[in-house]
Amino acid sequence: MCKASSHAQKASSGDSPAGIGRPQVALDRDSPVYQHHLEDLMYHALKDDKFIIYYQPLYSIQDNNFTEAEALLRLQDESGRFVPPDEFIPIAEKNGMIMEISSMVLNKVAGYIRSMLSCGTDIDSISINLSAVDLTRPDLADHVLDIIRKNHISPNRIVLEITESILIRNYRQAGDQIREMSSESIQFALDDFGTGYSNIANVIDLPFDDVKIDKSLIWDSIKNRKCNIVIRELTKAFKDIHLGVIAEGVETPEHDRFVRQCGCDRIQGFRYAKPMPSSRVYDYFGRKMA
Ligand code: G
Ligand code: MN
Repeated sequence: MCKASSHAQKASSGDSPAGIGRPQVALDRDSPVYQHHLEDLMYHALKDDKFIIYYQPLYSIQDNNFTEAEALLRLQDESGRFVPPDEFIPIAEKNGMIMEISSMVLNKVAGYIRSMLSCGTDIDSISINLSAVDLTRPDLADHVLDIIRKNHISPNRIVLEITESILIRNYRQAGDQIREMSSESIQFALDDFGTGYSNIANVIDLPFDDVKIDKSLIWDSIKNRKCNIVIRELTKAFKDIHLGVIAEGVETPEHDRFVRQCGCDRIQGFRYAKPMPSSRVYDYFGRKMA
């Protein structure tokens, strides 16, 4: 059922209810007991459909509007605490569960896009974070396209985010997969740009649609003149080769001014919208900033 778009929610009230943090009882996150606990939690979350997907709307400077969102996976433990993804994703990558998790996310996101379009919501696309392990799956392109078709959306509604570290770990295989899916109109974004020491020639060589500049670089650019210059020039260079540039981590008016001066196309940051449950995202699409 379509949710009536009532008054827009305030961006600042959108973060996780239980908060993301460490368990109250100090538990060593590397201990086998804790790892086993998370494995168990993920197993049940998959089986009982308990994984939650939050969405963080992205603001388009050109359109003066929210046009996209990034899907962010959330896992709650028995006490309602949100387990940080950097704790459970590496375990899922190790035990192979990540492939099933990624399929589940893709399915839910594709269904969500379908329902938004059916309601007449003005949305361009939603992005999903892929894992290095997903890209080792030989049938990945067919699998992704199959899910997209089953949900009756066009492939360019889905953006797959690939981090620099994935490219470093397995450039050839990841590159082949990206090329194959891109030829079917699935979009690709290079995530966390500036954190993974990637070979820039490789990045240029692959059919990315967007580059997401990591939040640490946006924050450093405000404090550090050299970083400021490099990010300005890099943004200009990316735009010259027709890549879209997304600024992550925009929290303050200073960040905002900087990324607009740089010519970034879109903004992902708490100043505009925090990650929020799917029921609240409807209010953001088509909404102008004051
Ligand atoms: O690695 P990736 O870029 O996919 O991660 C996105 C993460 O960045 C999400 O967990 C999201 O909550 C976080 N994020 C997005 N915008 C901001 C921001 O403005 N400030 C901070 N601190 N985190 C942000
Ligand atoms: Mn991402």
